[in-house]
Amino acid sequence: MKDKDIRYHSSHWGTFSARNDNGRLEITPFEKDPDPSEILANIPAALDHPARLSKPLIRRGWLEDGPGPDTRRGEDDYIEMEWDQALDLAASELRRLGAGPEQPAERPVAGSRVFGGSYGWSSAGRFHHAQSQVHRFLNSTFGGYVRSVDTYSSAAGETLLSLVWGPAMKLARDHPTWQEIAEETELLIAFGGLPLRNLQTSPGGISCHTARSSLQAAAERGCEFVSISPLGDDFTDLPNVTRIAPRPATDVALMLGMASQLHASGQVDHAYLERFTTGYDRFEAYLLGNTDGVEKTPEWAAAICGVPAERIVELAEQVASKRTHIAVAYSLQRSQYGEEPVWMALTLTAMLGQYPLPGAGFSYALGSISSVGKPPLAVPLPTLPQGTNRVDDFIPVARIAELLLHPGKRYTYKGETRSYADIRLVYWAGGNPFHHHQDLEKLRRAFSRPDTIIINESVSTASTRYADIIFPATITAEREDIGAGSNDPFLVPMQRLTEVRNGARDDYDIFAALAARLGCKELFTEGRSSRQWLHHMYTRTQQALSERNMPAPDFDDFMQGGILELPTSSTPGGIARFHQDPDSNPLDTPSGRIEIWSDRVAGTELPGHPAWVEPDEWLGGEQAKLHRFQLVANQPKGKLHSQLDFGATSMALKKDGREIARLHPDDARELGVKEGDVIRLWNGRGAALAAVGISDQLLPSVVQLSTGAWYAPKELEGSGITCVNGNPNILTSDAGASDLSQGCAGQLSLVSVEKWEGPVPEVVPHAEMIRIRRA
Ligand SMILES: Nc1nc2c(c(=O)[nH]1)N[C@H]1C(S)=C(S)[C@@H](COP(=O)(O)OP(=O)(O)OC[C@H]3O[C@@H](n4cnc5c(=O)[nH]c(N)nc54)[C@H](O)[C@@H]3O)O[C@H]1N2
Ligand SMILES: Nc1nc2c(c(=O)[nH]1)N[C@H]1C(S)=C(S)[C@@H](COP(=O)(O)OP(=O)(O)OC[C@H]3O[C@@H](n4cnc5c(=O)[nH]c(N)nc54)[C@H](O)[C@@H]3O)O[C@H]1N2
Ligand SMILES: [Mo]
Repeated sequence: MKDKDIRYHSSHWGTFSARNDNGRLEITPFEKDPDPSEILANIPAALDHPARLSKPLIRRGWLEDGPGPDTRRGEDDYIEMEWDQALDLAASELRRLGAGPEQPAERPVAGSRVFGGSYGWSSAGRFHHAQSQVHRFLNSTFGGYVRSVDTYSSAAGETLLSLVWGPAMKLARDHPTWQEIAEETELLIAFGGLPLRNLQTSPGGISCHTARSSLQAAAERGCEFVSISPLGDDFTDLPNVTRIAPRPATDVALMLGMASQLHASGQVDHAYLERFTTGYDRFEAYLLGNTDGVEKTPEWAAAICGVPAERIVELAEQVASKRTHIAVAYSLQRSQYGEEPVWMALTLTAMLGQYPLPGAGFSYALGSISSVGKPPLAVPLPTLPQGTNRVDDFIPVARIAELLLHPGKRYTYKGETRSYADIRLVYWAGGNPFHHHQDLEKLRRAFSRPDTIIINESVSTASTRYADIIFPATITAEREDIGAGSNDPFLVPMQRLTEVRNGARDDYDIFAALAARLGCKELFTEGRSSRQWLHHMYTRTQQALSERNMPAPDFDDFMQGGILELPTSSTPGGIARFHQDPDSNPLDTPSGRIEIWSDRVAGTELPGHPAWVEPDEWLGGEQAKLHRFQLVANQPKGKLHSQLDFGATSMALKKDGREIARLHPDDARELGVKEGDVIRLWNGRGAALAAVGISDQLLPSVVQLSTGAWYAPKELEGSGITCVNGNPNILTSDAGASDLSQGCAGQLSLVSVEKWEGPVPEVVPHAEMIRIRRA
């Protein structure tokens, strides 16, 4: 490759072109992107950062003593090995566990003892998407694997909405679009705010960041905004923004108070409820206190959420008098009983009766992720077929620690009783469980249980430290691919930006080499090279484009050329058609209507209608007497999750390499800490150190520590197991949101905070997460 060539590329936080200046990448955002992401500046560091993995690594205890449960995972050192030798070792272990071409015709296949759920965002790029690759590999070699369902992002909300509204992710297309918001909405009330920080990213890629300009256009037209969040800066600065900060986890009470006011002032749209919903009467009985003796008045709500009753009344009057869009962020449901605020927001929308109007209505995740609020594409995107998984078994994604710790244990999911499989092999590619999971000390115990854990990774993340075999994977800059994201109207030829710097290999090549050793190469590769796969995958999009008489270059021209525009669809979605004629176009719910009462939900630990269900860890509860701060573990501003935590944008937001936790000035004063001091956050699950940031944007008694610092647990005197880098997941609870969804509830926990006195332990640098003994 010639230096100084301009190449195109894609990431989950933006499309860009790059110039390779003698091994240094100069990145320029896509010229059509009006508001490029600062996270792009993290990328150049990835090329030759010392945390990059170069040779396969084998954990010493596994090598010396063979496979089996082992509590040394996390503490052991690693031995570098040549590729062939490491692949041989891994293949013989996979064979021992039953991999091979002859899977039994009758179930169970060998894969029923393999966890291949392998959750994680991987990288942009439709072919080298690591999670798709590992799934295809396990289907080809083990006949399948125990998979995971739902996402860390949205399980509670998605599960609930699937019962009372319809398939949530599909209905995303029916959300009022950003364009409608810019043109029609009079009042946008955003539960969880609408942080532009989060709208930097979108799974698979995002070519144009348009949220800021849409909000500005709406504001210029006179649209008003209400941001409801414990953090004032969860909404960008615009002239007409009101900020309301309820106690975390109490939004349902606030919404019930508003609903009560709508009822009392005769502003409930009974005609809408009659035609489009079922079960309102049962909810109303609860609202009025007929079922439990407690009327959910604004005063009742104020006592729970901390927002004055007059303010709640005012808000109710405001939503009733304007064309209102109610947006709920994912964050509200990533919490115990997180189903409730989502259901209640939908119910409030229905009570207002404006749902059919352009710019009004309900949206889920508009402020969370950039693929929402955009029209869907009219052509299919290239996809890698994953093969057939002949194992029926799955876990709700956030039950990974329970699965590994408790084979055979019973649990409920969507009203059904299930039990955990007995897992002997875990294969992870493209995810970072020791970033994303809750209660990381419990996860550490869980990871001691399988016989063997294999991880493909580009960098030595905390998760690699719990693996027995680590295969070093390339980064996207080192390979070619096709970039495309959901609802993103551009197809990006991801051109190779640099040579592979070290010994890393593409996930595809790693899996192909293992499949060959297992006698399954043809099944896995279908005889195609990476480039041939890309060509194959591109064909279906190309054909769809040419059928619409759109530019549809040949594969080689596409890969060498520029970014290709894709058509979007203007066909009305399911919600719009439902509102046109609910009898002919029912929703995909048991009643065909929006369900304000659901028999399916009533069969779980949750009530059959939206309700205030007191969580264990909130500021008004018993446990707050023990741990008086509410930890908000939200998404990081300077990176995507834990990815490229060592990059320039991410590092600039730390203090001496340590993550910053923000406190309200009153709390800082009371704790006797100033900006830059180190604090210890702790509860019964563990402790973390963080640097102090002080901000009046926080509600008092809230401490905000975003996710993403690489987990570095150390036994510290007087503190116990403590993450010195500031990963909040040592503090969060592994309990599912409810027995309906079993979703991730990592957003909110109770913690104590104190000044760290005495010598401050050094952070663990990214390159020192694992100890490698070089041959
Ligand atoms: N407390 C708390 N916890 C949370 C959340 C929260 O709000 N609070 N949020 C949750 C949410 S919504 C999510 S989505 C998860 C995110 O959790 P993850 O998706 O697991 O986080 P990432 O850091 O994106 O991990 C992706 C990993 O893939 C690796 N990778 C990238 N490209 C490649 C490749 O080509 N090949 C291979 N083999 N590996 C590659 C990266 O180096 C990185 O380590 O976290 C969840 N955890
Ligand atoms: N820069 C960046 N952007 C990202 C990501 C990233 O890692 N980095 N991750 C992406 C992913 S995978 C996902 S799933 C989305 C997640 O999207 P969200 O879940 O919506 O994002 P969070 O930042 O976790 O939370 C948003 C805000 O909700 C507020 N909040 C927390 N609890 C409550 C509550 O009980 N009530 C109210 N009213 N507000 C509350 C917090 O102040 C928080 O800042 O973000 C995406 N965007
Ligand atoms: Mo997510």
